[in-house]
Amino acid sequence: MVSHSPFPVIIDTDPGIDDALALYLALSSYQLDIKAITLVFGNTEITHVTRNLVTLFDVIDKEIEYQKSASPPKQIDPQQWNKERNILLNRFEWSNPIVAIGADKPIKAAECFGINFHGLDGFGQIHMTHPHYAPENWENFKSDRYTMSSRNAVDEILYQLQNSPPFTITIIGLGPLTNLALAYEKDKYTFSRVKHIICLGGSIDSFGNVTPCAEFNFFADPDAANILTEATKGYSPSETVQSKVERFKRKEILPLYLTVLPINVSTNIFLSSADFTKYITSLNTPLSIFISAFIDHAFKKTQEFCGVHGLELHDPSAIALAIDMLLNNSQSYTSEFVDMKVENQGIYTRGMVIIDRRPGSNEEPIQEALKIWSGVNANNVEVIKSYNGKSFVDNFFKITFNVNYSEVNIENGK
Ligand SMILES: [Ca+2]
Repeated sequence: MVSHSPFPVIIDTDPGIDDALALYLALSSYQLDIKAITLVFGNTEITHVTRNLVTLFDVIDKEIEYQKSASPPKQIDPQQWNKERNILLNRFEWSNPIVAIGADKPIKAAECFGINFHGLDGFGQIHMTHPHYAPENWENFKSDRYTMSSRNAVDEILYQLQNSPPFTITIIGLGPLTNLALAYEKDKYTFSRVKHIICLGGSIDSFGNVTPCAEFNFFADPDAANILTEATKGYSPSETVQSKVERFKRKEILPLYLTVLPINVSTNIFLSSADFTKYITSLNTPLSIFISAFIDHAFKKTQEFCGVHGLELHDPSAIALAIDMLLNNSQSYTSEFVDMKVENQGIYTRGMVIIDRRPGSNEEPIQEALKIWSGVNANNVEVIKSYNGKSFVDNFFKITFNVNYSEVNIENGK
């Protein structure tokens, strides 16, 4: 099934409804070896984020138990049924991550959580309506599926990078970038061992989802986003790994390879509530019942805010994109490298993405006031311009639920 070793990744996340869907996709994907899941404040406070992750893993255990004890329906060929069940039993066996708790607030900006959409508990108040989902004594809950780290997220990220060969670990950022920026600031040399950072964030040449110009992750910690974009100065997509290794041996801090998937692109990856109900809720397993319980809240909120019946799958599409990028499936997306910054001072523009597209901006400005942005020492961030949602359907429906995507009517765009 696997023609290559699974790709080692760290997922930094703030579950969160669409983070939960993204994590289920990542955990069930045989292409990824999830070394660590690091938690950050964001959709809700860090305590709720942690409870949500523990709950999410506990539901996986319940799902596996359910699948083990299930028996074939009379009308179905037992051999075929057994094959299908083994797929469902094995889907969460690819990774056994370390879990580390991280930042509970942004580096400098005023605190902001995504509770308008995700509810106070981050899961649409499921812990109020369905309190049995979180395991009892969840703070001390243990599972064979993950190990709680004694390190905080910042130190765990650095530990994982330090203890893997350089340029092998990819970090996928699904929340505010606070943990990643703090890890970079703490030890730039070790952090520059990272192969690639792929994050969901920003809105480019479009409106935001929390203010007219800002997307939530960049709004929640614009300084963190800016630290990482600044760290891309001098990055060259054509530099070979061998050359990077040579420079690294000379103790150089290498520029980061940072890819940003903005929400104006991921918004096109859309799950309709009708398809979800028809294909996933109807499975009626512990996992599908659990997801249905909190996704209903997201469907209601999306209808309230956007007037459409379904959910934009921002975080899951970042996982699917990461898999495509790791597999070099370059036909599934288009991108460009740009001099990009994130507004971290503005009153109305906090978290806004600004890209320098001026011709001739690489001239050194004569006047001091204009030196605030000169293309002479430009950032070099890769931004995704388009992404083919078929990759999402392949990965999410087939791998997470063993539902044949070709039967599912999800469109790239709505
Ligand atoms: Ca998120």
